[in-house]
Amino acid sequence: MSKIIEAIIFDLDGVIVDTAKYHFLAWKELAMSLKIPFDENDNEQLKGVSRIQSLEYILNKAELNLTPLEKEKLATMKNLRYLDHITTIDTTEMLPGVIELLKDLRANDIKIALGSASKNASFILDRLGIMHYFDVVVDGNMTKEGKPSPETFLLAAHELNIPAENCLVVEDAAKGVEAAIAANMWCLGIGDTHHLSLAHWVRKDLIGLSFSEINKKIQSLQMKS
Ligand code: B16
Ligand code: MG
Repeated sequence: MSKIIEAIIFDLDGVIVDTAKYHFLAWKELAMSLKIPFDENDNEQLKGVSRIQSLEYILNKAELNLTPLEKEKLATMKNLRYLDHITTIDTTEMLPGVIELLKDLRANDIKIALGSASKNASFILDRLGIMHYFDVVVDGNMTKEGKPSPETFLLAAHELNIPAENCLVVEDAAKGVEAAIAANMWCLGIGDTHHLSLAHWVRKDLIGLSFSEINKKIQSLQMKS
C-alpha cells in the first residue's frame, strides 16, 4: 500500500491519557487559594497551553499583576499539586484504543513521536510503560513557544527526519489543532467537532482505529483538496 502518512505525532494529555482532570483539580486548588473562580470552561481554554501561559490566563481573570518570580512560585505550587495527583498514574488511565493503535503503527513501520506541551511528559510515559513505542519525544522542556505555535510538531518531524506533509498529528485541544495546521501537517482531532473544527478529521476517540483506516482517510482527503 502506498503511504502518505509516514509518521504520527501524538499529543499526550487528552489523547494518550486522561490527565486533563488532574490539571483541572490542581489549577482549581490554586485558583481557589487566590480567590479566583475557575470552572470546566476555563479548563477547556487551558488544554494544550503551557503551564506559565495557563497561570497567566487565570491571573488575568482577576486582573492580578504579579512579578515573574511570584508567577514562577505559583506555577511550581500548581505543578506540585498536579504531581501529587499523577504519582500513582498507571495503564488503567490510558485512553481506549491507544495501545492497539501504537502496536498497529509499529507493525506497519510507521514512525511514532510525542508532541506535548507538558514538562511532565516523560515521567507519564514511563509510568504508563509505553516509552519504548516512541521514536522521538518532544515535550515542554524542549520548546520555547507553546501551542498554537507549530514549534513542538516541527521539532518532532525534524527529529524523525520526515517531511511535515507526511505527518499526522493527533490532538484533543483547539490550540494543538491550530499548531498542527500551522506546521502544515494532517490533523486528527479527538473529541467534539465544535472545539476542533479546524482539524481535517475528527473522531470521538481512538477505539478501533488502524493504520489502514488512517491511510485510506488521508488519501481520500488528499483527493478532495
Ligand atoms: P505541565 P498536552 C498540556 O499537555 C496540557 O494539555 C495542558 O493542560 C498543560 O498545561 C500543559 O501540557 C503543560 O503541562 O504543567 O505538565 O508542563 O495536551 O500538550 O500533552
Ligand atoms: Mg492535549
